[in-house]
Amino acid sequence: MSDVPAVKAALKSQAVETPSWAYGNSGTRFKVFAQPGVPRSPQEKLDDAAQVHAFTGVAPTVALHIPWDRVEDYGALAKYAEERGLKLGAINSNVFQDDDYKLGSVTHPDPAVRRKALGHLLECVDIMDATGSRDLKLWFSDGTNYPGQDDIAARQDRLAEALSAVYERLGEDQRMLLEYKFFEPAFYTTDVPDWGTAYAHCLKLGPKAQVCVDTGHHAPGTNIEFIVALLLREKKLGAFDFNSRFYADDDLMVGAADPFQLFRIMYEVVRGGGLTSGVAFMLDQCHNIEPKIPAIIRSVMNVQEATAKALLVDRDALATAQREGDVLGANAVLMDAYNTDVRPLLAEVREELGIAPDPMAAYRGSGWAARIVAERVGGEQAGWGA
Ligand code: PSV
Ligand code: MN
Repeated sequence: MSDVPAVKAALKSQAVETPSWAYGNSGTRFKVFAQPGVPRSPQEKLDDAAQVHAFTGVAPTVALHIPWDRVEDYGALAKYAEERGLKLGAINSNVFQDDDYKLGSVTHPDPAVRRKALGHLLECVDIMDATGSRDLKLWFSDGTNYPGQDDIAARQDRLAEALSAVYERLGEDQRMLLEYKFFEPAFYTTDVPDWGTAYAHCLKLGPKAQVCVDTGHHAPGTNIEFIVALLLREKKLGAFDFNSRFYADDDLMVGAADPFQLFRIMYEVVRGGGLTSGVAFMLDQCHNIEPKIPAIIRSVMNVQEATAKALLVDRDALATAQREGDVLGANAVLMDAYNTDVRPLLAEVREELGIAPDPMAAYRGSGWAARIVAERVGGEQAGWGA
């Protein structure tokens, strides 16, 4: 697409969902460095998310993680979000931080533990009913550490049973997103290690079950854009958890480690109709050493820049070069788009949306960072509890 008004319209309608946990304290297993001004409640996380939306114009929803964002009244939390121009997004389940889950959650050998885990997943659907969220995101840390520890195939049966119970509970307009990750915390087998396993379960379940691609959850060298192209073709790409990695599941800012990979992924999204087919563009990141709100603003901008470049690919020229077997010509078409400086275009898009052209500078000048440091004194800062 090189029709500039159409490119701009597509950029204005793309929404990036920010994760509540990225606003809280986080770290590695070695140390969590607390930062001043960090939210102490889900409401304060929403206050920060509203700043990200105000300065980017394209981050109108916030994903919750349960129990990290547990509140008494989820309807009231949704109203709190709405009053700040936001909506609550995906509900992320958490069946990985309870002692009972040492040997697994929905795939645990003990049926009592499996029942407890399923109860949590169903509770998450109740929360979706109250918040009006469309998506339930499922990530399981389940797996084994040693050969022989458990029956690999039986664990798949238990997984299928739980997924199907959750699927049956979903409302008409609700979806479940099954996320995969090749290792960690399990080191020998993981029960949902790759897109193929997630796809196989989602295919059996039906159209409301789709795959979530967390960009940090692949072995080094994996061609993620191929997975994206294939899942889109099969109508099974439900969402992204965007982040970037140098080594393993680093959860760094999306587009920071490898902006070219992000462009290649976004090109396949554009090519496969994923910008308009309901794919959720979520961030799943942790800002351990950098200030959180500007890091999230920067991440949203990185997604926008990759999307803009993908939209600028001259699809006709590419198709011609591909048809003619012009290997270098086809590659040049992609590289021309990738090497375009799209920052002036995005500045125009923002001005047309009525916001400042440079979100980072506008946030810096807003005084919000100093205000939260001064006001958020006392209480317990939010953190991901690891
Ligand atoms: C697991 O590594 C994961 O990517 C899942 O999406 C979790 O919900 C999230 O990280 C927690 O940060
Ligand atoms: Mn994730």
